Amino acid sequence: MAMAMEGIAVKLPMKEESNGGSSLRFMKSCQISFVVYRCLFLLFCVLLSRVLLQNLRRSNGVLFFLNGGQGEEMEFTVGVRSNKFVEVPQIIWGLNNQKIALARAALTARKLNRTLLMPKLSASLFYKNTDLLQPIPFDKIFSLDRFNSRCRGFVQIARGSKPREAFVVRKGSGRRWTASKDLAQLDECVRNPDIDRHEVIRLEGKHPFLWHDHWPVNDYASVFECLDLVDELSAEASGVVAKLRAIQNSTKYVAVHMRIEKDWMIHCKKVENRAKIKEGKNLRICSSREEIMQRVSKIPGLEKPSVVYLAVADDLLEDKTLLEGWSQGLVPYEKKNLGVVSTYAKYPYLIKSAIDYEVCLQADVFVGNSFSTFSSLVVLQRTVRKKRGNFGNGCEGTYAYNLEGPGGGSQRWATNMSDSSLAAISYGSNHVSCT
Ligand SMILES: Nc1nc2c(ncn2[C@@H]2O[C@H](COP(=O)(O)OP(=O)(O)OP(=O)(O)O)[C@@H](O)[C@H]2O)c(=O)[nH]1
Ligand SMILES: [Mg+2]
Repeated sequence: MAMAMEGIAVKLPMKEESNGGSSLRFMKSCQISFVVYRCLFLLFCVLLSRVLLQNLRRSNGVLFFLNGGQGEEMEFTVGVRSNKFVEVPQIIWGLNNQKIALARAALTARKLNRTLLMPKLSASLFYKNTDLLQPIPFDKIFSLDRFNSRCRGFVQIARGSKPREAFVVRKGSGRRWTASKDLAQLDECVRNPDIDRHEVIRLEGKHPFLWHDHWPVNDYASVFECLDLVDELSAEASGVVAKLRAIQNSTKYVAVHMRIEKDWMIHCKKVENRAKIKEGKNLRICSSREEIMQRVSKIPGLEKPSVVYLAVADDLLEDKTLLEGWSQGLVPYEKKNLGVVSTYAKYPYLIKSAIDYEVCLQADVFVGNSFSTFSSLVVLQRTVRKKRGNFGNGCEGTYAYNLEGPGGGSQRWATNMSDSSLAAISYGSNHVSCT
């Protein structure tokens, strides 16, 4: 608007001065060319910046780091098609395995230039007996509107209540089903007009957590930053955080994801033994309660006294002496002595875990296990937020207790955001660092 008005203002006096000298005419024409060039240059800049922003968003989600996560304030016209869909099987396993599966499904839909039909998550933790999985819609846990608004131009999820005609694509499994075969199958779906004309592509086979991983950590991080708990659950998490911050007016708290529950102790010993026998590797996955207490108390510079929240599944815990043996200056709290048992008791497993996740994410200091998917995703989101806020290199106040750090404390921990796959986060790693 401003540019057009400037053009008119120059044109009008042109008529008035038609009898003037040639030097005056020359000066006027220079003035016009200057304005025209300026307009063209401004137009070029606007177009260029739009293209750059869209490409950033489309390429790897780096935009979240650039615009401070306020993606909802920007309108993107380019994005996945909203009239073609991808349907995926019910998503299962632990909370963070489910989040990874959801991100993988959304990124697959993006690869096919389609919107993901809202998947069902699983509220309970049964692995084998699928009748007991208690399907729960995505939008009972995470806000669908906020997801789509934050992820606009990148990935999208649609409510898909009516049955639709679908082309079924069966994903392979086993050793012969390689990553390149998987990718070739996706490419074929995009290239083949007979497949692409279908309104829905229904992906069948093993659940999405086990699909091949074709995307860099940055893409996953962008999807995770679009996940925001629904208001009711976010208020529950804020309630727990407020209680922790109110203890003796400390305002700060340390969260320790004590992965010592029964299911974990069975799993971690199995993985440690297998790695030793098959590869001669000495993985350090299992940490006892005593080891965790030691490594937390010896973190250099940890403020004392400090309130320590123990994120743990009480009903899966065999050791009931959680609060005993903490070194002086560390004041431990779990759900019972914090007075939040009733908050958690209302909900199924998945939601309990989601509330604990939020409490760990917001903690001033977080200490977790580098082989736990729960801990690893907390650390990934803390890294993203610290980098976005320019708080150093992302590992301030974040540690792994299963790895010994300086002075017998815990190892400092930040996610390697330039990793080309999510393997270290999905399956855990001993190689955590802070670079
Ligand atoms: N399983 C379970 N977890 C709970 C409960 N209450 C809180 N949680 C928290 O959720 C964590 C486990 O979350 P999961 O969803 O099983 O973890 P995950 O995402 O599968 O990640 P892994 O640690 O690799 O198993 C626990 O360590 C607690 O911090 C509960 O009643 N049951
Ligand atoms: Mg698990």
